[in-house]
Amino acid sequence: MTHPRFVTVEGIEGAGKSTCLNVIEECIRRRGLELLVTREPGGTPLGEDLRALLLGHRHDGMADDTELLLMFAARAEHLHARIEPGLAEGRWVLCDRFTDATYAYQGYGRGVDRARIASLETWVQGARRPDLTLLLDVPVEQGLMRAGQRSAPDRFERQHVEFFERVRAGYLELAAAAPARYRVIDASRTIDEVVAQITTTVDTYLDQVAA
Ligand code: Z5A
Repeated sequence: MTHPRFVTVEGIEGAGKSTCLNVIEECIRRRGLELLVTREPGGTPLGEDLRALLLGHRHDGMADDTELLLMFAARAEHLHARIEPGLAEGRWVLCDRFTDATYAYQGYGRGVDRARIASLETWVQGARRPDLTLLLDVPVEQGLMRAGQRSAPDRFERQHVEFFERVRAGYLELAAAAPARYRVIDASRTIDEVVAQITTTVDTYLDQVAA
């Protein structure tokens, strides 16, 4: 039997992660595989409390290092309480954002030294890394326009266009550096076209790992 894989989805605001997660979930379940769907920051009661602190406006202006450490605190709990047990029990794990988001937002976006992120990554995760990462790539203005049609902006959504340009460029750099793990999806297309790209990508991956 195929051993369970850890799949993550990444992208800037308004890239369309919600649709993407549903499509991936359907592809995996169609194969009769057990699946745990979760998100970061969050995924556990403690992680969701930390998410509220990170995204809310009560602590506007928190230090970059505080933000970084809270992201990894939520991640440590998530790995301990859900991701590792899920994988150990034979479930695939599908996670809305993971450590690539830390590199993209805290590293490329805020300018936190990437060596610092890498040392926390090793400390908190040991050897655990995603097996497959789908990056939904969309031009910043298009993504922000889509995201702007939603509710009031959170602490990240309030950032300027230049911040998201750095985040997007960072994601593309991360993807180029790890082509075996990443699949870049052109998320600027219509929803139907994006769904088709994701379905083909995930089905191909599932065929590969089943072979
Ligand atoms: N963050 C961080 O800084 N460091 C970390 O380590 C981690 C996270 C883990 C919360 O994440 C924040 O945490 C995030 C990064 C930071 N920054 N922000 N903001 P989140 O994942 O919860 O937040 P989000 O980026 O706002 O994601 P979202 O709302 O779940 O999804 P989305 O990708 O932005 O978009 P969507 O809701 O799926 O779609 C947006 C709209 O566009 C919606 O109306 C869709 O119907 C529409 N849409 C989607 N696709 C299309 C296409 N193809 N055409 C037209 N319209 C479309």
